[in-house]
Amino acid sequence: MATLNDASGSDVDREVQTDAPEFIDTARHSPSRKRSSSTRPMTETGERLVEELDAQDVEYLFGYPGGRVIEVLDYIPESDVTMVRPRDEREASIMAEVYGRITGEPGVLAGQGPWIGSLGAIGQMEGRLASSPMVVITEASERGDYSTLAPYQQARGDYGGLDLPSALDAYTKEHWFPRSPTETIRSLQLAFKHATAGRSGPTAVILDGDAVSEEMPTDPVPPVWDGHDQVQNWEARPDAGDVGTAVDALADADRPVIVAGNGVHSAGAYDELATVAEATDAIVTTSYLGKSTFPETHERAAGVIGSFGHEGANQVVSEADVLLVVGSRLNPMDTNWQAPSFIRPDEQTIIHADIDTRNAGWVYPADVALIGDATQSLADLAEALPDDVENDWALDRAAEAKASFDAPECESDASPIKPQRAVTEIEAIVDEDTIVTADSGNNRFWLLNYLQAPDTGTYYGSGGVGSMGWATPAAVSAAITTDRDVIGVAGDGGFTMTMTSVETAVEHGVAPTFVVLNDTSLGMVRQMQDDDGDIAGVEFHDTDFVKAAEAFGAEATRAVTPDELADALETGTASDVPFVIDARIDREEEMVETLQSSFYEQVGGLHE
Ligand SMILES: Cc1ncc(C[n+]2csc(CCOP(=O)(O)OP(=O)(O)O)c2C)c(N)n1
Ligand SMILES: [Mg+2]
Repeated sequence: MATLNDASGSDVDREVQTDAPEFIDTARHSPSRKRSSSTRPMTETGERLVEELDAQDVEYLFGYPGGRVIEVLDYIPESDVTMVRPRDEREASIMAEVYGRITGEPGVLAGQGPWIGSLGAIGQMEGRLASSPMVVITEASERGDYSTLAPYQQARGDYGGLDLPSALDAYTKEHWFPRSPTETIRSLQLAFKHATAGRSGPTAVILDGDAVSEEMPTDPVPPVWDGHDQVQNWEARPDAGDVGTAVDALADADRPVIVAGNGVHSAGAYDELATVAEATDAIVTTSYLGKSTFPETHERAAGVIGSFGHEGANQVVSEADVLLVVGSRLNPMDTNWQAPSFIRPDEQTIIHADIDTRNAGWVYPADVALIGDATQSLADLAEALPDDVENDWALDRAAEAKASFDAPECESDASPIKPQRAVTEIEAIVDEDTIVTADSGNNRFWLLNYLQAPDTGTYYGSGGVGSMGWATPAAVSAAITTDRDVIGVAGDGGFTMTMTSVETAVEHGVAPTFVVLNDTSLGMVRQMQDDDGDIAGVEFHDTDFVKAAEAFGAEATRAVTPDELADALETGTASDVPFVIDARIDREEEMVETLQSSFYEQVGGLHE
């Protein structure tokens, strides 16, 4: 076996030591070398692992070669799995996270330990906090009997090395560090199971030593079960008594309001949400991550709650007598930092539906909790609700609240383009078939406020941990893995971080449109200054995104007027290669002053 365990004797390793490029010493495991060896037992666990990916119907593997993961990639070409290899592990991790978020099936991320634990952390963090199922296949770059001597790149956690298990502990729901081939395959199956068990999130398997290089035993005890049998989950369903209590409150409500969160996306409970909204004659608001769990053009929709959400939605929630919160933790950004006049548990009845009993009633004491999958909880409510529930409040009030989706600047013809107007132009080309991905910074708040999501599953944002640089690889992932039209919107700061993923779109023959809302600065931080120059590091050199995009094989243009932007969007969405629009926006338009919720003042101003 060609590990460093027998480095002194084997021809294979002697060849490696002379040939392997210094910067990827892991090339000792390269397929050609392995195949040149007369026996290749070390490949068998890798082969079995890829068979398991096929058995789990994995469509895509997002990753980057390195270390023991090469032993897995060796078998990918013969499998049904398509490899997506962007330009670094951060992009791969975001692409896997977005696949998980959109499909509800684990997005698979694979790569060498030190980089998956660092560059690849961003997608895992977002997945953990935005409940996106992911399976991470990584490795510890172990070096056999040299492992306790602090070898280069090692990440087993021994003295002198990096501690990858501790890093993964911070990002994942669960992770495994198997010690035998049997454990490796069982761990992979369990990683798939636990990624979607209860609240979804990332899980990881760390490949190591003999556990990936030795042959799989044919009849292990304890056994490795059939992948389909092992990877099953059952949906939790709320208690019937609690459903009854919730139904009584909703049936008697004068001003019922639903707050739909990311749990509705996660469960795909869109139809059930709409059914309950009708059956309770309620207004539907969403959290930020819950945007597009309900069409924002719907007569019952009032928009997004929270500090930079819609004033209309916030007011509606404060006016409710009964609140049904579904799949939202109600974090401080959602709750206007608990402004006293916003959600009031002493005066309002709160029904909190969540898959995780720890989340229900966490932030505000609830009157009743429905613990279960959002689909089940909403379906049980719909079934138990009487037919004649109505009030004379919801439809008129929702129509009024929708005014917050608009502002006079949305019509402005000024150049550079008002960010509100830029969003109006983007909205004009977004339909039910489009997926919009939103980055971090001012750009996402402009988009949140003025883009009315026309249908469910049309808007996804970086909002779990909220990393910049998310929207572009997110758009590429959505374009590769769905047949929808995709628009990625980012600030110039966030776009630059991961613009190399535009090239991945070119490589895969997909054509998302990327809009850079360009204010040549870290706008959100720059606008925190009292005077120019107060905060270091907020201004950017004027990057030529057109040239950069063209270098990757995309098409691109700059837009400095609303008309140019409209034309560019039309050209971009019609193009059969990726299209980057460098939209020059008015950097003086103050996001916080324009969009801040009025409830925010009660809690002493800016918290972020
Ligand atoms: C990776 C990362 N680094 C830093 C931050 C902190 N941060 C949040 S918004 C922002 C400014 C974003 O600038 P840009 O992408 O140009 O968007 P704009 O605010 O100008 O629309 C920064 C630095 C972050 N969220 N993510
Ligand atoms: Mg900017």
